[in-house]
Amino acid sequence: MNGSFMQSNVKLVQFAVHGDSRGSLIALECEKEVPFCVRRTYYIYGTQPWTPRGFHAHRNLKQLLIAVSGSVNIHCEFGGVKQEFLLDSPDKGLLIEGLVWREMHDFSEGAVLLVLASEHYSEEDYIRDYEVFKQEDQA
Ligand code: T46
Repeated sequence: MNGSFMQSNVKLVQFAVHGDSRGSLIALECEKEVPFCVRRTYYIYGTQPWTPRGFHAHRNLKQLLIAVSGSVNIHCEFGGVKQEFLLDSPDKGLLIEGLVWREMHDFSEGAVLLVLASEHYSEEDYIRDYEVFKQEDQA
């Protein structure tokens, strides 16, 4: 994995699983497994494998993405580097902070993508124009 992704803006994290004969449980606590205070949660489902989503960056938002069911490929771009992260297990999360272009591709059948976010919804925080993102990414 590229060093710049690991050091700052995008990081793949592994969660501890509490499992026994009844099944598995994962606990996420603010400022522990989730390195910010969660102000918003949303989930994406009913997706199509051939219909990607995202195609934007955020200026300030921090998010933790978890495929709680199925799988999805997250394409990220930051600092001129592109990287793909496969989320295919509920015990894996992708932490995205700062200026990162993100796209969600290849949703599996029945995929559910849970997102924990550091801020309330604000359209002003989005950069939806790739050229604007490139300019700010290179600044
Ligand atoms: C992100 C990726 C991973 C709301 O009203 N509140 C919300 O909290 C969100 C996230 C969305 N919306 C509305 C705005 C749009 O009318 O829901 C609609 C779909 O949102 P959007 O097209 O931005 O969804 P995605 O899947 O392209 O992107 C989302 C998040 O918006 C984004 O922050 O990082 O998931």
